[in-house]
Amino acid sequence: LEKSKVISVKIKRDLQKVEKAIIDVCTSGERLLSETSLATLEAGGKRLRPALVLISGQIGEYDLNRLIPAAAAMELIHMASLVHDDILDGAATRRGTPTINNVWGNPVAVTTGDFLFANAFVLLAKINNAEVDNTACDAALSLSMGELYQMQTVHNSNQNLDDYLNKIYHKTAALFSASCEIGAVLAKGSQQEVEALAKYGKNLGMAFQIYDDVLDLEGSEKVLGKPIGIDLKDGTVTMPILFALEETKRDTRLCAVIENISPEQAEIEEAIELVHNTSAIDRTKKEAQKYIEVAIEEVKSISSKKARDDLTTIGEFVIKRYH
Ligand code: GRG
Repeated sequence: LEKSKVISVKIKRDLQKVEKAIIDVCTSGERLLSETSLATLEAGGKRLRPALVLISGQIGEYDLNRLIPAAAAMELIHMASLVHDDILDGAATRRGTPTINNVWGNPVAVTTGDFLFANAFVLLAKINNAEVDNTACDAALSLSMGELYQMQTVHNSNQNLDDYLNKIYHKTAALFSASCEIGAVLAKGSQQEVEALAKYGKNLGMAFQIYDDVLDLEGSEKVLGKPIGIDLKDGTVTMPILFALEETKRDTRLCAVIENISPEQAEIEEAIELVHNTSAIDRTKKEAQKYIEVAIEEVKSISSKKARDDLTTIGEFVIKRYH
């Protein structure tokens, strides 16, 4: 995002300050943890969550002294969850770069995730705002629930749309929602504005994850930084897969891949093709679009034009991105 045209020059400049705050807090500890957390940071990432904190912070008083640690904390919680997720999945690469567990091994990766997570709360404590703390804590709890729901539903081809929506709310939308809500609280928005921003973030996050699940089936490895079809390989049932199961009346090959603990590459490719031969991808993109429309509707009540425009642009970006 720092290099894209999606966000304003001002937010890009402030995102650099957020980056510095993350670097400062991560390099304040042991050398090994500085090295692994910097490696996580330097591997890339869109910095969407901190951008959402800053953009939402424009709805009222734009108080950088508190927005910067809050935005840094949201990215640190996100980074910690990715480092832990890569351990759980045994992932070798993320963002096109070897994962911490791949380079340093699981014990160091677990500790790196803990360190990043703890540093998020070091920064939040400096803000000294109970509403911000509550929102961040709830989002962190949601992340662990999201991971648990994912774990409990893998390799199960008998899930419904509600199971999926509940899972993605916890693993993705809750942190998006919290990022927007925290920005709005720090800007001293009205109760109604804070609620609108939280709803915007939730709907944006739902659309983001739904679209992410489409990219797993139609993106390219070069752009995504990881192979495609990972969800099918891992037995993670996503919206396009659910639609394809419905349209093909539970095609036996598709069910077999989902239920197989280690499917062959050829079986995964066949399953991807099967999904592409249905209208599942198009239907899923339409669902993502609906969430974006709800999100954009929410921000119409925000009085700051700058904030409204930036939030709308981010909404449009989420369903047009390539990674
Ligand atoms: C709270 C430390 C902690 C752990 C909780 C492991 C875990 C338990 C939660 C992980 C849940 C999870 C895998 C969420 C995925 C969310 C998601 C959409 C990731 C991709 O986000 P992007 O595309 O990533 O914004 P970049 O690389 O751009 O930062």
